[in-house]
Amino acid sequence: MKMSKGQIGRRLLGLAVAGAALGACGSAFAELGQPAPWEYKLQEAASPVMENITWFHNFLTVLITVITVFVLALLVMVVVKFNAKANPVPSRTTHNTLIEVAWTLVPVLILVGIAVPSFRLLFLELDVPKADLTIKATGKQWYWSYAYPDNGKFEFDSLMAQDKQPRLLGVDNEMVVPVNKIVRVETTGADVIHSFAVPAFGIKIDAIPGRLNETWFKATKTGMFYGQCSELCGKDHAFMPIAVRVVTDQEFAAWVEDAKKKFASNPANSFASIGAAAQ
Ligand SMILES: [Cu+2]
Repeated sequence: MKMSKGQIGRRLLGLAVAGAALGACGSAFAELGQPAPWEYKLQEAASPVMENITWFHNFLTVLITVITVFVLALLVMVVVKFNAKANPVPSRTTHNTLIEVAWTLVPVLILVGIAVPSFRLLFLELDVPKADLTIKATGKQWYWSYAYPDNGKFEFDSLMAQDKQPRLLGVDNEMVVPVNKIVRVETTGADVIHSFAVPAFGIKIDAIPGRLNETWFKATKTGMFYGQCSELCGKDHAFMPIAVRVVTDQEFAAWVEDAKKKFASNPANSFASIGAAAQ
């Protein structure tokens, strides 16, 4: 089938419009703090780290697209212009200093352009700022326990609740944090390696028995945020969700008072009973 230049142009325009529509839909499908049907983009950011990750992801997507289209265009040009039929007497050119320097230097510059924001992001993730609140998240087979050592030293278990929405993400006792406060999360595993991950905050860190890992987030929006254990940890790996409720300072203070009473006398929540709880 032969297409005129106009036809090709119209098709390309159609593709571009379809792409733009898809992009617009992606944000329509997005739901704060949890996955949504037909979502193909990153979850909406609710922390400075995740905003950075999203920016870096978009930056790389554009860069990759430009490079791919450029290489494809070169290939198409070679196929069309320099095949045996179109170009029966090929030139014998072997070297071109300018092009050789360019195709060595340009990739180096591109890599440096990627490395700079990449390292900046890595340091942002790894450098835990002075925390307003520390929470210790312990991965257990197959649920999470959250300890609040700064706020009255209570600890509680957070188990998936069958009757709660969203399905497979709702829990009985959510982890609660104040909005716009720096929360340091210390993770460890009680039995096997788990991984504490909340996409909207841009955090994912292993919870390893005998080790204390740390990460941090600053939730910039109130609401519910969900994550899942992200390390294959046994038969109920898929059923130990992470639910974080972000509230205002006043609500957080009220919740701490309640939680202190609610969980203080619960021996099942002490670290000594881990073995018993797992049975
Ligand atoms: Cu796990």
